[in-house]
Amino acid sequence: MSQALDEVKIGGLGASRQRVEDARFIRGRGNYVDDIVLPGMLHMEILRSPLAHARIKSIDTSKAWAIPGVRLVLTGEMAAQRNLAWMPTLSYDTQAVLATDKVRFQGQEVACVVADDPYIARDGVEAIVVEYEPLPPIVNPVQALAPDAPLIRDDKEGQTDNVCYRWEVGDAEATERAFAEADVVSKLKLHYPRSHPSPIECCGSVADYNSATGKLTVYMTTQAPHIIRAAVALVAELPEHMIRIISPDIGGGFGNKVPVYPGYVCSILCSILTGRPVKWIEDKTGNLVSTGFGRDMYLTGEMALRADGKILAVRFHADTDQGAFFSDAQPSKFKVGLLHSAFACYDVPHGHITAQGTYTNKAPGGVAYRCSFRVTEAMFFQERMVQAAADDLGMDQAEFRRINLREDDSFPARTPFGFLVDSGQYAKCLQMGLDAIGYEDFKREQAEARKRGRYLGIGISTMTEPLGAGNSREYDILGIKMFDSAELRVHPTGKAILRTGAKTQGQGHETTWAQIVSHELGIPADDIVVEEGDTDHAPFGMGTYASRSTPVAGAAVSMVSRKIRAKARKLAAHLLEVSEEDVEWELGRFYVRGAQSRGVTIQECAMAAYTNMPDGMEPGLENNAYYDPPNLTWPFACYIATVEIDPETGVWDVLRLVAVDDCGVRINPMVVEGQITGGLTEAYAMSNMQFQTYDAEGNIVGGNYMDYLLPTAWETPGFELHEVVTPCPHHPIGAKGVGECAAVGGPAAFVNAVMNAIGHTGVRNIDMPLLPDRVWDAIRTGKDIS
Ligand code: MCN
Ligand code: CUM
Repeated sequence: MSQALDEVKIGGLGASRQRVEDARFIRGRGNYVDDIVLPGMLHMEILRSPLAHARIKSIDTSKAWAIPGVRLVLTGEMAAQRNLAWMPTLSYDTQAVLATDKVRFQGQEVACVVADDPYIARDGVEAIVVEYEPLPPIVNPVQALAPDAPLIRDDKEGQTDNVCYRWEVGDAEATERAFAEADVVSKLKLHYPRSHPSPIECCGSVADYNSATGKLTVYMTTQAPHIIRAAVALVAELPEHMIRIISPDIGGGFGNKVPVYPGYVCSILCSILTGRPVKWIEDKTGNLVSTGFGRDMYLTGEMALRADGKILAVRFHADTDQGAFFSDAQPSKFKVGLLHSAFACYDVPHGHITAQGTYTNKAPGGVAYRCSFRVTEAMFFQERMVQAAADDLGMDQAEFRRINLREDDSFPARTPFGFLVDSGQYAKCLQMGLDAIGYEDFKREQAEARKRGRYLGIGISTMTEPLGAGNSREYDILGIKMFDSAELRVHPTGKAILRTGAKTQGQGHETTWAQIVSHELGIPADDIVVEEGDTDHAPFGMGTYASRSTPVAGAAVSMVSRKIRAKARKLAAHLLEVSEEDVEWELGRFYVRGAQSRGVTIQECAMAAYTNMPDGMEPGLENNAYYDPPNLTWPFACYIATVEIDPETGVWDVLRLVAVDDCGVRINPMVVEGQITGGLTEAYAMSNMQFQTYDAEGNIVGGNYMDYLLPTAWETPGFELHEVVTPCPHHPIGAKGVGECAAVGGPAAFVNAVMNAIGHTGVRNIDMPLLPDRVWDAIRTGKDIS
């Protein structure tokens, strides 16, 4: 008779286990960087440039030095003496730590002041006098590429224009031939506006350089502590074993906490110079004006179509506005991230993409914000293009997708841009979404309503996205291969500690990783503590972004658990006095083949590992695993929105939003639903309220939460969630990433719905966000709004 445990009861795979981290978060007992207080700690504040582009003529710090309580005033010139005025970025560019020659965007770091408390430091910042000679600012790629444009990056040897990179992929000739055979060519041009991740907690660090031991400890808000340690080792020329990066609780990352920011570097340098711990905590405006933004991409493309609706080819060009420094993380080979994942869910035979990055006098960044390296722009353009193509053919948008989506038996399939898409049930997901929203009924209702002057619309977005970089053959950052790791120690009583190279920022790893161990070993999830983010403790890993944790670190958790199980099996054989081949496994327990009642639990094996191991066996029950996935994971999603527009005002309301997500096997369904709900909320925000603009002088509009809008529960519509499960063929437990799906695929559903509602006006595109005045203008003029 089986005595196997009930997996859901012990908190294993598929259990909607309550998030263990929330017990401290909701009680206000989290431990964030700003909670760290060290003896003798000083406080640092940053002086930021008021101008977007200007030469620095002089910096007078004498008044700041004179303020009682000011301990250090650091300028670029002083940093330069330590070779630290500039630092390398994660994308093989350089970035100013503190400006020496010019300022290149409004909000750029110019100097910093260290004082006994943050208020004195702020006074010190205000007492610094900088004389600037203004230069003409550049605020978009068109200006950047003008022949007479001033050179922004005159610091870079050999740089003669404002082009940051050029990139291309696909087969231009084959694509050209396909276009020559097309019955219809559909075109679209749009801008995905600049947005900002704006996590609740801003960036910050506490640097503590111990001059007696030579060891540098830095508490910081980073999604990737090991990459930071490598970067600090390179920049500060300190050996790695003398650097400890600790990423404590993080109040949201959303990509904002991937790059290396000047503030981190300054706090380290200030700690070295003062011999005391130095804390830097960014304020909201500092975060909004200077840290990694998302998007800011101009896309122009066309699709070659056969009259029956079959896509023959696509080609498009992207102009990206990178800001003053190319500073965010990209896999080294892919300058525009994974933009070329566009159209992966459709059977498109040929394609060609060109892209060009430009420097402008705006804050640096370019890929962050809940997106696997530019996948958001890719999927938005794809889905807007698909709708435009269906409209141009006079075909129903669902039918057009049905004709072109990859079929279940077509996997694995190679996209024209080189990706290998490995699994999915696209038609099923689409149909589930259409049924849930009541597609045909809605279309009838829409036609009826139109007669009475009401504007109803329905928009679909279907997409698969590549989540979980690596494999390491193709993906690396600064040459460091993109794998990940887990280390598991089972204590004598069968309780355990698990550490990984990922770093949770709210995703719930402390809850879900324990569930994977539970699934593999039958140890109750409550008996497993999960720890991430301390480079002195955690095994080397590449951190959490690109929804890579489940695909890579999560897989490593499975693999290390299996190594533990393999050793436990030997211990079981020893305890049961049978040979290993005669030992069978059921959840939580080994038993003798043919005599199921004769068994030992995993906990008994753990105890034996320390008290009663067989002769010749190494004591202990711990191990680690480094996992290099064979491919990315390919979750699929279908989002369908219905809206009603008020033609008098352009205000639009979401009637319903149906989401069907296939992220493979779900470790914790409740956590997954939380991820999708959060992503859809951000998608909704991007589509209708959220963007960062700059005026002609390069002044940022949106440096505060009066101008940069975040959605609250009040304006966010409800979402109806559904699921399909197609296990990932290569992941040890069949899971795919999910953290970004809804933010990536969601915006197009809302925008397509609004465009569908005003389809009769002839308007092809309104650029996001679809603010009421833009929608109203479009209805009134019948013209595209950019
Ligand atoms: N999960 C699951 N079953 C699956 C897939 C995932 O139960 N099949 C769970 C995972 O165990 C994890 C969560 O869902 O707890 C997200 O997993 P995954 O998709 O692997 O994504 P990551 O953990 O790598 O998180 C990164 C992703 C990104 S890149 C951004 S940006 C983002 C996002 O997560 N930032 C977030 N979601 C966020 N959620 C919060 N609360 N805060 C952020 O900063
Ligand atoms: Cu690019 S936002 Mo997330 O990958 O941290």
